[in-house]
Amino acid sequence: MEKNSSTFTLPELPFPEDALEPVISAKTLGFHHGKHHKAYVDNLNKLIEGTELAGKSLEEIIKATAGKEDKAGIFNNAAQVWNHTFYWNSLKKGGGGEPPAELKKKIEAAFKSFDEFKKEFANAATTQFGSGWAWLVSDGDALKIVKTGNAEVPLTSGLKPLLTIDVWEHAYYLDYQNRRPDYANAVIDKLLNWDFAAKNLG
Ligand code: MN3
Repeated sequence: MEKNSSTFTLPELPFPEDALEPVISAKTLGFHHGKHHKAYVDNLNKLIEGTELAGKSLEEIIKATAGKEDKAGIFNNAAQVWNHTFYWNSLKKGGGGEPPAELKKKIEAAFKSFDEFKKEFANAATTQFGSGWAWLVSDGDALKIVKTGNAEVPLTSGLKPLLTIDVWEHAYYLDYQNRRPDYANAVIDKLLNWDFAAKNLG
C-alpha cells in the first residue's frame, strides 16, 4: 500500500480493466476497483485522521483493531483495502492452469491431488454464507483452505495468505447474478495467479 503524507491511496490494478474478460467483465472490475475498493480507502483515511493509527502501516492498523468492537469500522475498511489489493494480485490474464512444481507438490500433499484442491477451493468460495472470502493459506508447513466472513482476513489468525477469491456479491453479480459457483470455478480455472501464490509462500 502506497502512502502519501500518512494517507492511503488506491493502488492501481495490476492489469487493464478489460484484461480478465470474459471471466470478469471490465464493467465489474471498473466498479469493484474504482468504487468499492476506493470507498474502503477513502473511509479508512477519514476514520484514522487525527487518531493514533494515522501514519501506521495497513497491516499494523489491521492487527491493532482486529476483534475490537469499538474499532470495527476502522478494521473493516483497513482489512477490505488489504483484501482487495491481495485479490487483484491473486488474478491474472491467462492465469489458472497448474502451479509451479514446488507449490504443486505442497498442494498435492495437503489435498491429495490438484483436482481435489480445485474442488475444495471452489466449495469454500461457494459455501461461505453471505459476504466474504475464500483463501489458500499456509499454516506453518501445511497448506489449508479457509473462508472468512465480511472483511475478516487470515493475517489476524497467524496464517499466511497465498491466494484469495472475493465472494461478495459485488465481485460477480453483474456477470453471473446468483451463479457464484460458476464465478468461482471460472476464476480457479482461468485467472488464478500461481506465480503470486508461489512468491507469497516464499
Ligand atoms: Mn470486493
